[in-house]
Amino acid sequence: MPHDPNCLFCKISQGTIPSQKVYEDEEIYAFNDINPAAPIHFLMIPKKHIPMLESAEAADAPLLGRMMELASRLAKEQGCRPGKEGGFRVVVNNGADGGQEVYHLHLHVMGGPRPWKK
Ligand code: DGP
Repeated sequence: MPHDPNCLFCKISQGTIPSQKVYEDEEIYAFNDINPAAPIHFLMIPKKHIPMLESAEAADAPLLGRMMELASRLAKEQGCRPGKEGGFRVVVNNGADGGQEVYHLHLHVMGGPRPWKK
């Protein structure tokens, strides 16, 4: 599993920096955002160090697909209400113009009753 020893989110998924874990398997780690923009706000990362969405390769497509499918399941487990009346938001920031601050690919999963900050 390729990690970057200088990457904050690699350190989080490896457990060398603590986090509030939401989920973990051999490829994916999910944890609560330190600065939540919604009542429910967690981040999902591949354990593999992929810096940005645009650095993902065709071979990463199954992993990215699995993250999207899992996002729905975890959102509900974390308390997002199902269906049209409830729901959640999934966001990927890519690069400076996309608002990306941490250069390890992550999905923001946000939900809970509105209003939220974002
Ligand atoms: P982005 O702007 O998409 O790169 O979002 C980075 C997010 O990461 C931001 O919402 C705050 C969160 N974050 C930054 N540092 C830490 C940390 O040390 N722990 C946790 N849990 N979240 C962090």
